[in-house]
Amino acid sequence: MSIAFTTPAELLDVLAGARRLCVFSGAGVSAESGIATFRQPDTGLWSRFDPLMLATLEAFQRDPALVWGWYEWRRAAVLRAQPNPAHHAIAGLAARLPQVCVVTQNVDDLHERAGARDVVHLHGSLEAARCSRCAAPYAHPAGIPAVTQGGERMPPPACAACGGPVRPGVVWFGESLPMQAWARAEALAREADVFLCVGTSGLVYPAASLPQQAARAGAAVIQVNPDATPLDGCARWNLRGPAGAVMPALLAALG
Ligand code: BJW
Ligand code: ZN
Repeated sequence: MSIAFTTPAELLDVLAGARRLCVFSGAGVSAESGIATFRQPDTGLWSRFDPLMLATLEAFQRDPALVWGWYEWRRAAVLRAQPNPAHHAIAGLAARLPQVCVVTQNVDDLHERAGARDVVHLHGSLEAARCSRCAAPYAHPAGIPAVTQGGERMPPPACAACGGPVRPGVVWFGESLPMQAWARAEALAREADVFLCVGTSGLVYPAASLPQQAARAGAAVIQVNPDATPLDGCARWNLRGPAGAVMPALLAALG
């Protein structure tokens, strides 16, 4: 069923009665904070940058300064950004429902800055850099990095413990997801009675298997996205619209 902006009574009943809600978020949730998504034509990062040159371990080994500079440019954008009404509405659901968890593919911290307390990061975090050799954590200096555009090179810092190059704390293509985060996400999907997908293209695996896992285990899957995605088929409701409008409307409808 596809609808725009009005919340059908049955959806509202199902949401209001949720004992375990799992919100599964993607880049579309942060789009209205000015953070670029990946795959949208024209505006998505992959329309301007080649993921094979930037988002793989091989790319980092080949040209660490290009990759480090690119992620510092993106970290600067996140540090300047603010959570938008979608992040605030998602955080606000926790005050209305007994158990709300957020499983995010996003590497920003905008859910947390909006007040969400239980957030699982499947693809790591821009703030969780670590040594590429010995995995020692690296604390970024305070302040906004001075990288003004993607493509600007910046050599990665050297690890204080072993001197190895520090790498961004994100999950690149071909890398495994953090084991604990993935195990928790699968458990949350299986146990959820309502599974709410917001702003993801549903193209990147294994994360994109979560809505199907939830649906198979009996959850009502709701999707919020202005566009059609491969997840449409497993969603009981497809709410076509920007998360910054639809999520506050859902929260308001809960009363
Ligand atoms: C709005 C909106 C608004 C806009 N409101 N909505 C099975 C089949 C095929 C391939 C594979 C498979 N299993 C594994 C793979 C390989 C690969 C993969 O999935 N490739 C596919 C792309 C084909 N997966 C992996 O490599 C994963 N690892 C793995 O499987 O390990 C096991 C293994 C080990 C060794 C060898 C082989 C396997 C790791 C995946 C890591 C993904 N990393 C990235 C980059 C993170 C770092 C960084 O930020 O740079 O994660 S890629 C990128 O995509 C990022 C995102 O988290 C992820 C998902 O993207 P998302 O969030 O859905 O964004 P978009 O842009 O795609 O969509 C935005 C959506 O928002 C759109 O739908 C818009 O309409 C919508 N939108 N405005 C609401 N206002
Ligand atoms: Zn080290």
